[in-house]
Amino acid sequence: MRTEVGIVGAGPAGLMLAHLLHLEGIESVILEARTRQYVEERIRAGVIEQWVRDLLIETGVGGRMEREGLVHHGIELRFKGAGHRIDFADLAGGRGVTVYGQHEVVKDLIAARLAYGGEIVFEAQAASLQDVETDKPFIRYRKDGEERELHCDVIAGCDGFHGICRPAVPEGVLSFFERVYPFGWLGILAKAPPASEELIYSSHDEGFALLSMRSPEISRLYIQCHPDEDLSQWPDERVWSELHRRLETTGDDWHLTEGPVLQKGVTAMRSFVVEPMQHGRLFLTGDAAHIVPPTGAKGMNLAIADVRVLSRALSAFLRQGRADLLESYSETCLRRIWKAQRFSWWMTSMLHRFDEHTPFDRRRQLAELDYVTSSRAAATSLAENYVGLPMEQA
Ligand code: FAS
Ligand code: PHB
Repeated sequence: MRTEVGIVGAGPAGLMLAHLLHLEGIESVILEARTRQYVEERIRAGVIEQWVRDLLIETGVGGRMEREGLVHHGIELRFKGAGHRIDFADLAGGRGVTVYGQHEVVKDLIAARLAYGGEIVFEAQAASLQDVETDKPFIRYRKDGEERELHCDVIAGCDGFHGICRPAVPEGVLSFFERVYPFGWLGILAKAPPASEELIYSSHDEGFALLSMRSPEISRLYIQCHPDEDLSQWPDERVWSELHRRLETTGDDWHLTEGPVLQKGVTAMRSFVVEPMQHGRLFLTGDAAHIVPPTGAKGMNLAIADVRVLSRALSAFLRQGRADLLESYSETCLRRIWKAQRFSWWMTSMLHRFDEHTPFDRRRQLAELDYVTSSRAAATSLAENYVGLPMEQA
């Protein structure tokens, strides 16, 4: 098989890249290891930055998100038993975020691609990348028990943190930057009306907790836990009890609403960046190149930012013969990535309990939260990062 751009992975990065390339008249094929049902049911991110919302709508794949997504113009930070709202509408020039599950974005992008006859080969496991240092690279993959090849001009590695594309870059070319956090998030999806209209991030002496949602009927809730937490030790009752303890305020009658738990899982937390994000005709995007702790709600948004840059660069290269944007792909993406890493690290460090923290450290954390919720300058910084820095600022 032959195409212009061979894409490994049908997550947000691969699917959005294929869509943006299609709008530029550039042909691509996506190879996805899993089934369509698996990728459409994989529960992950939940918050979409303003510019990503605008891009999905402008490019014709945001209709259902407009109808079903929940637009939010603020979040609440809770500490010392009290809540403090960060007002995006006031502090971020009217920009907000949209709460709409990543799996819903994936469904919309797959439906759009199949509707215009774009190719997604499901259950196609990419096995190796060949000749990426030439102008005729190709991907070896397995489908229906057969070894096959996808020949292309360019390969986009959109295969996530555990994919094969990043490891395909020869030893010694890449630099790795990583911080592994000493905790994870135990997350539940529950058939329970969210007890708050907006997200609540809570810093409690027992640990962090987050109240999010997927719809007026479905809550998405997280508590900080050990990174290798044994889920069998966390029956629903224990999860709800910890959520009540860490989220509930004192002095008012606000209470969490419980309901049947539909899904439960533990997500480890790390900050990770690889530099550069390209080698020869291979370009890494999204989680294949970087991971952020989910506290800043940046993961999926960063993946979309990478492919926005890459699609423009590929169009200039494949249609006008200009290589400059492609040569500066990594540098352009890394400016935004490192700012998102800083913000995600800052939110994580401010809100989570660290075993090695002394009483001094806990007081310092509470002072930081007090400053962020009482200083317009500090709250503005949080707000403009949370809703998403403008793409041109990179
Ligand atoms: P993805 O991992 O989404 O997609 C990669 C795709 O490549 C997958 O479909 C995979 O099957 C496929 N693939 C891998 N190897 C392949 C091969 N050899 N051949 C073919 N296909 C292959 N972010 C947030 O902002 N908030 C959150 O709450 C949040 N929660 C998360 C929970 C979990 C468990 C994980 C893992 C991540 C979470 N993230 C969250 C981050 C997540 O949203 C990512 O940022 C986002 O999925 C990145 O998208 P992609 O780069 O497309 O990678
Ligand atoms: C989610 O709804 O899954 C979510 C929201 C905000 C975060 C992380 C996850 O920071």
